[in-house]
Amino acid sequence: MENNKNPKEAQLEQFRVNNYGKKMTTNQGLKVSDDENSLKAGVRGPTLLEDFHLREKITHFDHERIPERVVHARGFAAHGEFELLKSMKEFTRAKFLQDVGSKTPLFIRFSTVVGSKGSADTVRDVRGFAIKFYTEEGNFDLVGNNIPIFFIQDAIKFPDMVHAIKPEPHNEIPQASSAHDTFWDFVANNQESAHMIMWLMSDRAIPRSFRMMQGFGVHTFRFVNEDGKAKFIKFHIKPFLGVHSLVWDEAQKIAGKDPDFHRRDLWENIEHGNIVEYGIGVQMIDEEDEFMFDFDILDATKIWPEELVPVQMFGKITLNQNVSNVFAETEQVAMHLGNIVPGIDFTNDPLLQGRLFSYLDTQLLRLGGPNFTEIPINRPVCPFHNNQRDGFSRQRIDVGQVAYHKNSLAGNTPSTSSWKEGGYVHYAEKVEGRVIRERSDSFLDHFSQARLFWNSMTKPEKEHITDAFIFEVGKVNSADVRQQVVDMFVNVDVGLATAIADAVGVNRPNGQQVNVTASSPALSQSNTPKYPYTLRVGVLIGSGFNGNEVKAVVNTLFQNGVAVDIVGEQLGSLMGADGVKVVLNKTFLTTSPVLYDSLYVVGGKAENQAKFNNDIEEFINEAYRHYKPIGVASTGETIFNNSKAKIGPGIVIASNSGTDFPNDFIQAITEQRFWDRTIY
Ligand code: HDD
Repeated sequence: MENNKNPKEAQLEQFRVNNYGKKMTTNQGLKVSDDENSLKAGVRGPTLLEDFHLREKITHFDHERIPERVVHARGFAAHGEFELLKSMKEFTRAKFLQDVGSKTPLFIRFSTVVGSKGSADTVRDVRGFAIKFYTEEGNFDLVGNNIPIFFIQDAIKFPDMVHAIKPEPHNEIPQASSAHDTFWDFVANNQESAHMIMWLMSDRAIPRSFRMMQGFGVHTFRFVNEDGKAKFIKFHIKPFLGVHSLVWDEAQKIAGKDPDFHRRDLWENIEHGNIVEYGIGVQMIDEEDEFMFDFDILDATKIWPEELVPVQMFGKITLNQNVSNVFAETEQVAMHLGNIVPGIDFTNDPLLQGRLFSYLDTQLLRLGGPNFTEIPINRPVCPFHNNQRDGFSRQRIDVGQVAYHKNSLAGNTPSTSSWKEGGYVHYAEKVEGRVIRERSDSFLDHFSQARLFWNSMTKPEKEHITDAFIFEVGKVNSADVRQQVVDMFVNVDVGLATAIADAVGVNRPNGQQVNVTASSPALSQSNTPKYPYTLRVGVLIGSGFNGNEVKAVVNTLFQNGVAVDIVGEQLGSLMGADGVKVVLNKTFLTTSPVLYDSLYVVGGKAENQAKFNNDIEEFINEAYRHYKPIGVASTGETIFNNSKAKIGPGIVIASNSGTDFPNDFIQAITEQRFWDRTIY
């Protein structure tokens, strides 16, 4: 292993092949003399079966595709590492959680759930947040989401839920969207989904960036320490940049303008060496306290409010390397929450238990047999030995005569390990009960936490949720289903259900909301950290600008880690009034206001002044309606005044701010959205 490479990186390096500058060969290593023409009898004659090169090339091509994931098909991944900042030795014997400063390589795959592989990044959906930790004791996979709960309580309902949310089977419409009849019919008839729907309708489901999402293990797991003492735990991942979202109109437009918006954002930030960081921690509940709460801790539709059970942060996740080949790594990675290490264990959460079956099963199909653990991205960094043999595409060559246990011919090796020797021993939980197909009564309260979530939202967050419901339910053709949804969500909030009813043309609900007045401030995004770092500003510019003014602003943006696009009529360079030159990297045609967190309106001169002014006005109008900060240079004021934007929150005008402008503008960029703005 080279010194500067982590063990996983060193392992992957052995499999990387660079074809640049090499001679072309067949897969058998035979040098190819002509790759343009198939072998024929005469230049215009029939192609010959003898042409092994043609057959090999086309056969390989014919077999290039594998089934996409049945859910989470659209994903994007990166390499990184985990660093332990606080030892968890007291609670778990997991080796990678013992020594402060120890580092563990990891691979993370973000995804949407519903859309197929080629769908857009910014759709309204849950985001998958799956991490493979390559620990010295084997792979530990944390296969979570960016929402802390789930649609259903029991895995047996997963196929139903997915069939309902996927495109409808008779016409395969709509793509990557929950806004259709079958999904809302499922919701209204499976009311355990209520809490999850509140999250799905919230801004959490339209993240600004993978770098600005929380991650959750969702289920209740266990930590088990060296002495075999266990605690219930939930994993939490918190982004260094805070949790930020798009607005719905913007998200839909980005889906057209740049369907790769999230992957591009992650890719570019890693390529530029920007910090992509998250903290990781756990909530812990003592075994004795299992029944202390007014929710069941085994129910995956419930959170443990952070105010009741604080998150104890123990480490840092840094993403620092893009994949070399998306198919080899991102597509072939096989995440499975059954990949576990000593010191971490499962619970009787019935959703979790069903998942333990599903992942391996689906991977056998998707990756073509049981040897996918040998694919480089899936290999553990520690050695692995057992008596499993053969199967399609077996890579390793297990030598020797013996492939069974117990044996004497190989000294009874490979041998098992006790708990003390690092063997995985399942937690010896005492269980008793009758064989039964039934839901526990403690799982039946579907609305209290849905209302807790609602209570925890700020006014703009509530408005966004209401609008999202109105959008989604408004797309449901069946008036009966629309009515059922309204009648269901009155349990969460009468005002919400009434607003939906009015907007989607059904009767106002009769029922009452559940009597929950508590809120959990940790659930609102308004309390999240805010930084200008890596946000993107579009500088809208023509010639004749004030060079010193623009230079000072752009320098301040750079100093604060803000990314800048210089946007104008055409690519090339432009000259300011004082001879300062700028190079444009985007035009009004090749980019869009929805792709920026903020605009800096410089204005200036252009060949077609009317069109130029109009293009900028359109950018301003759109950014303004999306509540974004806008900075206006001295040369941009006329255009700004002609736009529909109004001076007010988040509008920073150079002639008002004077020399403070760069810093005032940075402050506005940091704030990101100005919800108290009046929209025309
Ligand atoms: Fe799942 C993929 C997360 C419930 C069955 N799931 C998958 C991925 C994530 C999750 C992030 C993509 C992994 C990757 O990037 O490769 N799934 C969750 C969470 C759940 C959940 C957080 C609830 C807490 N899933 C769930 C249930 C079942 C499945 C209840 C089945 C009973 N999930 C699958 C699957 C997938 C999958 C069919 C599709 C592709 C794959 O596994 O490898 O097995």
